[in-house]
Amino acid sequence: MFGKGFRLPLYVIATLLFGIKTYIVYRFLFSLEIENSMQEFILFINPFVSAFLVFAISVWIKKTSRQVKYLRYTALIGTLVIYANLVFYRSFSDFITIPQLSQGGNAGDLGSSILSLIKVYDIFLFADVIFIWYLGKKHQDRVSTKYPRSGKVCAFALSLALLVGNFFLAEMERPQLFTRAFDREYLVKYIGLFNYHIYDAFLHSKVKTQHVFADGSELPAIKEYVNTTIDQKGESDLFGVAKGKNVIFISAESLQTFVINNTVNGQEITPFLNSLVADKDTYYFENFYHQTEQGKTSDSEFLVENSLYPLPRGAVFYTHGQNNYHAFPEIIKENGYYSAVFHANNDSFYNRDQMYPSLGFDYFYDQEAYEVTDDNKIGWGLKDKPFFEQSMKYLQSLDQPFYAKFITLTNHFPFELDDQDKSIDRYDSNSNTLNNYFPTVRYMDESIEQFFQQLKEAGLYENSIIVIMGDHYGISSNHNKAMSMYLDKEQITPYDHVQLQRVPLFIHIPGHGKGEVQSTIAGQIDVKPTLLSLLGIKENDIYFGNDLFNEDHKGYIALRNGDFITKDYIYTNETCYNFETGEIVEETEASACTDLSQVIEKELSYSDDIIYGDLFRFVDFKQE
Ligand code: GP9
Ligand code: MN
Repeated sequence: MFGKGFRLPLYVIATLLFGIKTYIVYRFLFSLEIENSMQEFILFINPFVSAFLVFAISVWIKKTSRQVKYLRYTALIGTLVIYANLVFYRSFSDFITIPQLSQGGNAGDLGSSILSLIKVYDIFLFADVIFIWYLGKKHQDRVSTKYPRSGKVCAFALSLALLVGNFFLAEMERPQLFTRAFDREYLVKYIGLFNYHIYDAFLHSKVKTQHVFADGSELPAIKEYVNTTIDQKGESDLFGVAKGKNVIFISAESLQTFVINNTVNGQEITPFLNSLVADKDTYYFENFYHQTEQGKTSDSEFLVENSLYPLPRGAVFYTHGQNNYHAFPEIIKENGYYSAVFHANNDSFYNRDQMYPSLGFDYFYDQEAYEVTDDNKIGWGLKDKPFFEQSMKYLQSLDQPFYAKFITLTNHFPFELDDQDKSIDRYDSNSNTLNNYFPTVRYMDESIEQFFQQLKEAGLYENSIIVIMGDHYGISSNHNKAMSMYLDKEQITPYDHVQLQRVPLFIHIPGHGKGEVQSTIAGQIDVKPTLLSLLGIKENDIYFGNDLFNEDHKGYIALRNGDFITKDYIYTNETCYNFETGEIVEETEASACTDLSQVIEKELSYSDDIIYGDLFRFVDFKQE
């Protein structure tokens, strides 16, 4: 193969091999949406551009043995970066960000989840590295040489020209690519994984400096916005209906709305939750959306406690755990409430041990509070049934009124469940994730039913309101094929994708008798103002949600990526869809969407400003 005349430099070989490999990963292992041939072209060239940029640096290294060493190690590191992203992507359909890296500790706790994300054929990702390694060792004299000055300058000029060309095409195809930092998929698609990581590092340092330079001068504009756009006039009819009652909040892991009142293999998936939908003591919100990003469960907690948006990158619990907040537990404490969280996981997971005190929680019953044995755990830890069971003694010991938040765990990816705990059969499709999802959802449903019973037996039920909310999606878009089969649709369109971001919200008020199904467009951002109103608490606050029972309503829900939902439209992928039919709306009508999308960008960035600048340190909510 390598005859005498063979003189292809190793950095060129490495570029070609690494480029092809990266392209294959982009094209077949990440599910990046490709809409036209230009995007296809950019996706094809960017792996080679990035690879050339890095490998061509080797020509400046004088000693050939060092050149080879440089190429070997950069190829290895590059491959590890791709691989880490791939494993991450399989779980989150997203790319790693720097704040996410500092959450690395969480990865260890994933245990079996991680194993199910690694595939045997992944080994092929390292084939080029091994080949480069081999060539460098056996044929060093043929693949490396001392380059003349003109050759070096040429390689450098070429790599820059390629990079500029790539950026130019990217910006042409996707204007404002660099300002919409949460569009990680776009960044990777257009400038490649490596340039994306460099850009992410730049963003990270920008965020760090923002805190230092914030002085509160941003606040008047934010307050003005909240007063005019968010604030509601008057009180809802339900104001104070739960005054002085305990609030029991159940964060239902990965529970999505599509399972409610639905069946699998002819069997009901969530009989207990379905009975609540029909219950006169329950308000059930059928158009309620999760608004989380990379921080998943912790993002949903953040939304609920603060009515602020989580961040576009990383988990705000991690990145801004020491900030000043004006959260729900802190506010209700002034009205005599004691607050506790129940969750059978390590207290440091998601930095909860630091974040909960910042939010004003009084106590966290973490893993240590529970008896976890080989028999009562699965996947991430203690199963939901023993979790609720074992929590009862603590709950009964709390001073009343209390706010108790329960975070379930069993219905978590990869949705493992012991046979004896399965009441319904798996689904049958090409996605094990979706197949396994249904029995674990049912298990969670049963555990909540059992918990209601225990609350009644303990005499806590009558004097409490019980809120049940899905924290975020459980089935990512990686499983769209199976999902479309289950939902009996030809395909999952971008519109369907947004509708799949619905998670259930139940507000159960024992003895109330006026509950009904609500179709208001609602989201996790609304939970705090709604609960405060039910408890009859009025407070000066800065927030972005609404009391869902108040007729005066801002009328839209923003997802964290800038997509939004109103009663008329769903806006996603820069396209406006009819809310009811899912059809793309005419261009003339679509301007309503584009106008609102600007308001939403502003709202999200105001919320981000508050967090990045830790702006609540400049606000005295008592004096306002
Ligand atoms: C971890 C649990 C699950 O304690 O809340 O987190 P998730 O992976 O769903 O964000
Ligand atoms: Mn979760």
